[in-house]
Amino acid sequence: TQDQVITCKAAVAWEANKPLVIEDVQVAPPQAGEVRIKILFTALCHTDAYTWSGKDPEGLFPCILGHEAAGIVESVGEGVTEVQPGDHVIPCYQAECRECKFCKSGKTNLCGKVRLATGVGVMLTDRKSRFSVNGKPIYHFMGTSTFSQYTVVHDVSVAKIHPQAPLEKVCLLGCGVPTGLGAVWNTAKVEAGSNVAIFGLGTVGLAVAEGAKTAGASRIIGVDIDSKKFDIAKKFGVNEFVNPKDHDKPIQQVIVDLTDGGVDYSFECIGNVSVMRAALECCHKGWGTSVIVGVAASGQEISTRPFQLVTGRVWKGTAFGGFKSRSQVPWLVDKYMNKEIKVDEYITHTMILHDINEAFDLMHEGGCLRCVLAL
Ligand code: NAD
Ligand code: AHE
Ligand code: ZN
Repeated sequence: TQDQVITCKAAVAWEANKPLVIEDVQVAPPQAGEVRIKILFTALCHTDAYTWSGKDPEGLFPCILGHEAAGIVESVGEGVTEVQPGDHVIPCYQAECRECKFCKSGKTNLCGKVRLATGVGVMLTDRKSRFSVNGKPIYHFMGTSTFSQYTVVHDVSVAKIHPQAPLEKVCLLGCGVPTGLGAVWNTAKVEAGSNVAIFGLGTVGLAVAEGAKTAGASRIIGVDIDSKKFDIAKKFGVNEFVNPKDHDKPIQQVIVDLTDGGVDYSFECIGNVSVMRAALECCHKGWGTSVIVGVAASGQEISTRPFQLVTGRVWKGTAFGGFKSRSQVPWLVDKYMNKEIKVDEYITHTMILHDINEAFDLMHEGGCLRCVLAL
C-alpha cells in the first residue's frame, strides 16, 4: 500500500560499463504527486546502453536504467487524481504537465515541470531518490527506471492506457516506435509522394520507415552498414537500400545522384555526428529537411557549411517524435489495438530480467531489434 516500502528485484548499474547486478532494492512509497508502478515488461533501447557506457553527460551512478516499459499502478501519493491502483500504464520519460510554459506553448512536446529533477536522477518534491540498496541511495534514470519490478515516477509522466492492451507488446510504445513514427508525422510532416532517406535501420529507423509509408512517401531509401537489416526493413516499407560500404563516394553524394538532386526528407537514427552531416547534405536544395533522432555522445558536435542552410536545407531534431506523452501514448496504444500500427514486428527477442546483461550483448548484434524482458 501507499505507505509501505517494497523490496523487489532490480538491475542496478553500479558503475559505467560494469555488468548490471540484480539486487534486492528498497522502493520507498510514492510521495505527493508520485505514482508507484509494478513494471511487468520492459524493453531495452539503445539509449540505455548509451548512458550505461558513461558517455551521457547526464549519466549518474549507481542508477537503475530502463525507459521503455509497461505496468500496473500499485499505489499513488497524495494529490494524484488521474490514475489509481490497478490502472494499466506506460511510464513516459518525456512528461506532460499541461501547465508549464512548454506544455502551454502549443509548439513542443517537451515539458519543463520535472525535467531538472529527472536529469539529476531524483524526484521533484524532495530532490531525493526512492530507490536504495541497504540504505545506499540509487539514482533514478530518465524519470522512469524500468529495470526494476517496482518504480516510482511523477504523475505527469504516466500514460493511462487501454486495460486490455497486451503489456508485453505495448511497452515498446514508451520510446522507440513512437519516436520514429512521430519524427515523420509530427516533426518532418512528410507529405505523400515525398522521397525519404533513413540512416540506421534499428527500431527507430524502421519506425521512421513505417511512418513514411503510412504518410504516402514514394521512395523510402534505407541506409545501413549492416546488410542483414535490409531484408527485415522491406516489411516496414523501405523500398531501396544503400550500404555505404559498397560505395567509394561519400554517402550524401550517392543519394543525391540516386534522387536527382537529393531527398525531400532525411532522418538520422544512429547517433553518429558524421552521418548527421551526410543526412543533411543528401537533402534537396531549396527545401530538403533533415531530422536528427539519434543521440550522440558528450563532446560530439555537428557541422556543415552554412551554405547548406542558406540554400534552403533545414536541420531539425526530435524528442519522442514530438508526441505529447500522456495525451498521445494512449492513442498510439489504441492504434496498435486497431492494427493501424505495428509493434509485434519489432520484438525479436524475449527474456527475463535476470538475463539483462545477455540481453544487452544481443542488442549489439545485428539480428536484434527490440528485446523485451519480463520482470
Ligand atoms: P540501433 O542500434 O538498434 O540501430 C542503429 C542502426 O544504425 C543499426 O542498424 C546499425 O547497423 C546502423 N548503423 C550504425 N552505424 C552506421 C553508419 N555509420 N551508417 C549507417 N548505419 C549505421 O538503435 P535504435 O534503438 O534504433 O536507436 C537509434 C538511435 O536513436 C540511438 O542513438 C538512440 O539513442 C536514439 N533514440 C533517440 C530518441 C529520441 O527521442 N530522439 C528516442 C529513441 C532512441
Ligand atoms: N542525456 C542525454 C540526452 C539524451 C536524449 O537526447 N534523450 C532523448 C530521448 S532518447 C530515448 O531513447 C530525449 O528525448 N531528449 C529530450 C530530453 O528532454 O532529454 C545527453 O546526451 O545529455
Ligand atoms: Zn529509448
